[in-house]
Amino acid sequence: MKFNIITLFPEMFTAIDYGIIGRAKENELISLKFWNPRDYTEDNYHKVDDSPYGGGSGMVMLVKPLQAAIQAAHQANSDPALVVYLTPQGKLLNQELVIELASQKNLILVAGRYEGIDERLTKIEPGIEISIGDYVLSGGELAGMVVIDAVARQLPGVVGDADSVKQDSFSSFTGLLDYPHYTRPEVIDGHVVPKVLLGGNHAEITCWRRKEALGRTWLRRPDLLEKIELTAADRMLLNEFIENIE
Ligand code: 4G0
Repeated sequence: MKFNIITLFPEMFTAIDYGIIGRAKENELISLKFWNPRDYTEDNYHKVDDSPYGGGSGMVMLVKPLQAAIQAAHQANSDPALVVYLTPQGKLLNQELVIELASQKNLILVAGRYEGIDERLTKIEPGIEISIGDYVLSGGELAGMVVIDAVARQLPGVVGDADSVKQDSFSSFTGLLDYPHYTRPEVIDGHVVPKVLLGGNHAEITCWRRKEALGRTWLRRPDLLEKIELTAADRMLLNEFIENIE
């Protein structure tokens, strides 16, 4: 999958040259290509922003350099590309949207700076607007990296263990938060590993993990529980969990 990134700061994306995503790049399962709007300016100052019409603080990104950068990215791709604007005004990113994006061959991620982008750009270069959460960042780059990481993990071969992708927290596979994990040693400062995990009874372990996933989701993210259908067995497990809370 190819990620085309429209940014004034391509160097920021070295932050994802590590771990699983770094390896996916090395193995050419994904590629990142950068298009800097400053390279598409036509004035002597290489101006990419200007003050807002109507007054007010801050700067707004000019349409023309962004438009030219997006068009150059489109022309470099033989397959059609989906344009994604990273903005706090966008649709909230969730695992379902991540999986949808992972079905694209080419994405053009537009990472704006300043107070945002001239509204007319999205009319001239249509696409979807995505937000990674209800907060403001100094630029769309960090949001773009979040999208790249989450989407790349869904591609075949990127995460070594395909099962772990399906088990992830928030996966639309389970719709639940993940169960708790433990590793050695068995006791840390008096805190023990739940006995069921040491017994080797895999049916019991599966059952316990399901109960913990249901219980944590009930405690921390009741909104997620309303989106999924619980089986009779799930309801029993959740009731047991609730009864055993100190
Ligand atoms: C466009 C995304 C881009 C408009 C980008 C800001 C947060 C997110 C930017 C704005 C971003 C997010 C109107 C402030 C760059 N901040 N939550 N900053 N405005 O996904």
